[in-house]
Amino acid sequence: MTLKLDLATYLDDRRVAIDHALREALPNPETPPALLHQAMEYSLLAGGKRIRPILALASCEAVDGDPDRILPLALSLEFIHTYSLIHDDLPAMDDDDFRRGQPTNHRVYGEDVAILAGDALHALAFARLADPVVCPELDSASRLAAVYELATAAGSLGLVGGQVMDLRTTPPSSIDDDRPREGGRSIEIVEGIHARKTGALIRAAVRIGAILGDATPTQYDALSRYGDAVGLAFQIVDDVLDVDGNPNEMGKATGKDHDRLKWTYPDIVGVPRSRAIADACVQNALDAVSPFASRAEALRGIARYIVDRKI
Ligand code: GRG
Repeated sequence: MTLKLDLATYLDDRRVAIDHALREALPNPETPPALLHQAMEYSLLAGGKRIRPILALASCEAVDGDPDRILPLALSLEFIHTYSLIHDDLPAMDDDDFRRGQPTNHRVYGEDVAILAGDALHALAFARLADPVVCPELDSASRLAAVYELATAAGSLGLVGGQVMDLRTTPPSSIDDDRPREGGRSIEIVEGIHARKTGALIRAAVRIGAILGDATPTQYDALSRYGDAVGLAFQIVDDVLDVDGNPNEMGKATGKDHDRLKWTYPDIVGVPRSRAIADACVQNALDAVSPFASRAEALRGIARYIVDRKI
């Protein structure tokens, strides 16, 4: 069996286990308010690579922790990710009609319920990490550290900050738009957006897996370097796929960044150089986890998968 096939099986097994656990973790869709719970379930169970919880499990494995044990807590990463996608698709943000090949949450449930479904998933992420009934054997110091990582990654220095920069760094799309704007066009600005909008949650995933697996401070630092490197690679590849990806495979339109005048890696340095930078990030990620020897095999495979992926 080749390494690629092993990785495909690994990712598939993890994804199936995560999908199953996500279904169990949600309130029953008939629980009042049923409309809200159905909207939450609609986006949460609409597919997706589940790469953030998978990274947490692989990171836990690298420090000799038990990934199956922490899986119920790793779901919190997918709750935050799904909330961010629902909000990102709203008319006030990227105004998208399709996500993962299906109509976006607000197209089905309306903007009001979509906003609230995102809010409820956001809250559920933290309730999950703090719930003493979920993984009761885990000590509260580790839980608290995981809450801190997730909250920091989700806030103004992470996801939300990156989203503001993403929305307001590019030029206004109409002369009537005189809302205040951020920064200017440079590779540093784009890297700053990517580090917050995408990198922060990916790094948090790796760190949370390390914390829940009882990592030493040295292991935590090495895994943080891995997380930073794969986070940047992930978003550069996302930018590139928006230029040369297959919309049918991806379940969404391509060319949107260009149409929205967004500043991306391909826009500033071109596709070949963007791919080369993503490859260099993967090399940095591989270097960061070399001390973990065979225990980091999954993390190595995931780093390569992130640049080779087609969706
Ligand atoms: C609304 C606070 C807030 C943040 C939105 C998630 C996001 C920030 C924007 C979505 C657009 C985008 C390109 C974000 C970068 C992160 C990213 C690549 C998301 C897509 O993640 P995947 O590929 O999606 O893991 P799946 O569908 O596999 O879960």
